[in-house]
Amino acid sequence: METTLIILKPDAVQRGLMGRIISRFEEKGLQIVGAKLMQISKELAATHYKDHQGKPFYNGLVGFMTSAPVLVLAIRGVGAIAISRNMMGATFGSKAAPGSIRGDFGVSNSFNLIHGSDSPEAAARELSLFFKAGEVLDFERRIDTWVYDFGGGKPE
Ligand code: D4T
Repeated sequence: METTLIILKPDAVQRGLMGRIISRFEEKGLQIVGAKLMQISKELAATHYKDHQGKPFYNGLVGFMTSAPVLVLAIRGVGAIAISRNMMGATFGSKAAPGSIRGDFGVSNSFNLIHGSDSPEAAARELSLFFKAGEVLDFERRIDTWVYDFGGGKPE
């Protein structure tokens, strides 16, 4: 099982899209194992987006991410990182395919609704930035025996 960090960005919160976006992850079969409504500080945004420092869009990105509250989620499942990235769609709302979250809910390139970790290393780093020890929970979902095929002994 992988756990990934998802951020519903200020535009998703302000536009009242949190529930619809969370529903997509739940309907897919992924498990929500952490959730926190928070306002990101400039320092946290700078740490989170350190790889983008110096790029032309960096200041706008940090300003946007710190402008209003976000909903931070920890989402778990087999292959959760790649599955979530596919569900999010391409970075720019103007290019994201219909059926994806960015493709269905937005047109803007910078106000692109959602962030998701792009690798296991990024997920581990980002989860530890946004969640303290004990805030990401381990709990059994009875329905997992129908979400996954356990016939081979592990979830498929
Ligand atoms: P995040 O990191 O928010 O999940 O988005 P992506 O992984 O899909 O895209 P990214 O890291 O390349 O970009 C981070 C963030 O910056 C905004 N952005 C990006 C922007 O405003 N202008 C740009 O030219 C680029 C490349 C959008 C997402």
